[in-house]
Amino acid sequence: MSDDVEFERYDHPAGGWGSVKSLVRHSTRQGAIGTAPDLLRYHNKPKGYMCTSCAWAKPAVPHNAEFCENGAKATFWELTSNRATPEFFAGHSVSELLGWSDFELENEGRLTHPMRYDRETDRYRPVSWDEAFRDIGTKLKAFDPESVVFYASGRASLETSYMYQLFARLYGNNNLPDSSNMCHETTSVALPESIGTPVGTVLLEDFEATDCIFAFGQNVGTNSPRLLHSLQEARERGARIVVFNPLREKGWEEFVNPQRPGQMIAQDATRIATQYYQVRAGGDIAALIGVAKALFDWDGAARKRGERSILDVDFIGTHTHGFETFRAFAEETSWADIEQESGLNRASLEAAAKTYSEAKSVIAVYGMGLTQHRLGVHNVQMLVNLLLLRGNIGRPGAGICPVRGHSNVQGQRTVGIADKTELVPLDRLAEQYGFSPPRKDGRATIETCEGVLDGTVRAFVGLGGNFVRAAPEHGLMEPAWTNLDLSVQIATKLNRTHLLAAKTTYLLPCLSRLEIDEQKSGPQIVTIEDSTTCIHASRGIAEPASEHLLSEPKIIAEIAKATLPPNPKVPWDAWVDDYGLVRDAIEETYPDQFRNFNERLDLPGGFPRPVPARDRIWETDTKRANFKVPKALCASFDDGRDGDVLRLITLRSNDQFNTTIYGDDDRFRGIYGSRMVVMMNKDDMLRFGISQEAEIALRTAVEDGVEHRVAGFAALEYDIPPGNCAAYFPECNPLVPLWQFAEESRTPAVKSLPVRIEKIAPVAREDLPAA
Ligand SMILES: Nc1nc2c(c(=O)[nH]1)N[C@H]1C(S)=C(S)[C@@H](COP(=O)(O)OP(=O)(O)OC[C@H]3O[C@@H](n4cnc5c(=O)[nH]c(N)nc54)[C@H](O)[C@@H]3O)O[C@H]1N2
Ligand SMILES: Nc1nc2c(c(=O)[nH]1)N[C@H]1C(S)=C(S)[C@@H](COP(=O)(O)OP(=O)(O)OC[C@H]3O[C@@H](n4cnc5c(=O)[nH]c(N)nc54)[C@H](O)[C@@H]3O)O[C@H]1N2
Ligand SMILES: [Mo]
Repeated sequence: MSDDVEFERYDHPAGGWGSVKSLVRHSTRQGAIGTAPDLLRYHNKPKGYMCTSCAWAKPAVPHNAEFCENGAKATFWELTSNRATPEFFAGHSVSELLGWSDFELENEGRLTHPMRYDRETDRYRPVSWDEAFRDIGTKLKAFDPESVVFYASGRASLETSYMYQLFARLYGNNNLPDSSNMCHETTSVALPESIGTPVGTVLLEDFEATDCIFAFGQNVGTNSPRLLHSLQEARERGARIVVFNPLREKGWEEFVNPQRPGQMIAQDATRIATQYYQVRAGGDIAALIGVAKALFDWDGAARKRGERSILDVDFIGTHTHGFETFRAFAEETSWADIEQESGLNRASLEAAAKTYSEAKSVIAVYGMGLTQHRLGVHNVQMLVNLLLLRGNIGRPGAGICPVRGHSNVQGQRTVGIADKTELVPLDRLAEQYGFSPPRKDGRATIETCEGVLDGTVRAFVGLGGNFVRAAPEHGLMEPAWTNLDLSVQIATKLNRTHLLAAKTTYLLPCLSRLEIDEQKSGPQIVTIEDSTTCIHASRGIAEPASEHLLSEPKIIAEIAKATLPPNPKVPWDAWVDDYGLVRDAIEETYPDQFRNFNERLDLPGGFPRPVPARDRIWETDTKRANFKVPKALCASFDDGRDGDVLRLITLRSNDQFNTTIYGDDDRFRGIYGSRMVVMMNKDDMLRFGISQEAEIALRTAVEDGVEHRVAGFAALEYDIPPGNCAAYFPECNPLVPLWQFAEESRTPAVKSLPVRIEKIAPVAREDLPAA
């Protein structure tokens, strides 16, 4: 391992020729050249398909090529000519495949046939769809509904998701965990308390009107690259961009737009961040309190001089609640504590506050760097507090902008994939379908893991995803998984979760939404919701990877029919024949959100769902926007008292989509050839006596009776604040204790895991970094 890694400074901007080269490499490797580049013309375009990578907004007037390097990679990956056929499975036992890497498994290509695990031969063998559905239905009927869970990764369409949640509820539970539980659940808890809506308030057009963007804990160049277009345009108008991130992420530093030939030839990158603060992992509450404290100081001074307040006093008076309590908290917090917890000095935070106070309209962008912490909910609420101080919510050019993950993760929640019953219009579903929906809250991701570990979960149905690999407590989860009675995996590609065989295990291959989905009424359209609540139609345009694939709606309908007693009010077959009828049903359940759904499918830029906070209507307990006071300054489980403990950030490389690994490079971070690296601060390396590329292991600094350790990593000197280190997800998931989640949202706290470093290979003194 350590021999393979190469580290070199990446001195180029995000985008640019590097992206183009990377693309060509990926399309040829996947054998997709010929088809894919041609198809990319339809990428994120009206009458085309919606990208399967990130959830970023799609503009009404698309760019010539409305795709990014990573969206194109995702497309090539899906349209690969590689196939994981029955012959492939005949040639490899499941035990053997368990030794393969995430990359190697998915690289076998698209699944082609429904398969069932055969214990005797330790192999997956083909099974007919009829037999699979019959057996799954018979088995599901026999379980206590409480013991079955229905997981959804965030890719499936609104139509599929609606059918899926209805199936779970007709079956008898609200056990609908989803990837959101590991992701922006924190947002879904924080924002309703603060501003009365679970989603962001910003539309793409707000980026055209803003003069300042504050960005926290999000890696734009890799995870939502098309947002760079808006950032570039904002910068060219003179907008200021203030970034808080422990790592200096390339995308926030500079960007060359591959769509601008002039810029490509001259390589004159647009500088993105105008101010960059390398906050400690888990230090954002402190940083934001510092910014607010500076504003309060200046405001007090201005008022004393008889000048206008720098805060939006009218907005605060008319629209908010809890302002005085928040101000008192910020004023009482000492600069010493703020500096200590944030790792930033007062002058830096004042400089950020200055920029904030001078801006007319501020957008706050954030990602996993805020949500995946013990006090993630407080992180998000502090960011909202900052916006409220100058009325930066509910007007053009301003607002809160969580950058969502999977391409339809937000939409799945909109149409009922939720374990919390308060989020679902159960009475309406009851009336529409003539049944009594279960009223007890179901299992989310953490409770699903608990249930797998304690044996109360007996069966798992997965609509996409790689649950065991993505979830916490990997070391215990893998063996426990094999005690399940039933595992049904609806998927496009083979992954590790599929190889953890339950007593009965099915692998059901489905169409990707890039593919033509031909049903009785003709080729079908599906819909998705982007990060800015806009709904888009998506039309498959590629030939299916195999003639044996079924669509996700069809698979769900057939499992439902095989499991549930017939109900004339639930027309499964008619829905499969024509997805437009599913959209009618969605509209009936959610009339305010999906008015004239079928008529509005092709609105350029999608149609936005109504978000009351956009109009300054606050659906909170106080009917106002609430200033919240944080529980503590430190968002991490690590209290910072033990100097040997580092805060480990687990994150994504530029060559992956979650557990889908496209390759071993992380170009923007200058890391090549291996994912088994730990990015470390030079002083920490020196302090621990660890040389560049020395072999190390990581152990979580908790005593809970579980072994949380991963080995085989190389140490890499990196520009990261002391006391912090970073490594890739999912390789680090054995380190995540199940109980280390965000307090209110139960999102695994994977952005500041307290870890200790173990030296494995002997260290040559002369290889230590220079002091
Ligand atoms: N190409 C590609 N696109 C993707 C994905 C992918 O894997 N690949 N995944 C999709 C999904 S599901 C999601 S959720 C999103 C994830 O997109 P991001 O939200 O960007 O998630 P991460 O890659 O985990 O990176 C988190 C960022 O937060 C920073 N950070 C870590 N801890 C802290 C902290 O305490 N404070 C601050 N201020 N910053 C911190 C890290 O340095 C890193 O830049 O992307 C989506 N898009
Ligand atoms: N340590 C750590 N853990 C994390 C995170 C982290 O930052 N650090 N991030 C968390 C986050 S934000 C998320 S969202 C989760 C992600 O968790 P998941 O959503 O469960 O994982 P993915 O890797 O996105 O799932 C990939 C698999 O989905 C299947 N798939 C792909 N496309 C389709 C499709 O169209 N239909 C169907 N049916 N299947 C499809 C393929 O078989 C593929 O192997 O991981 C979380 N885990
Ligand atoms: Mo995510």
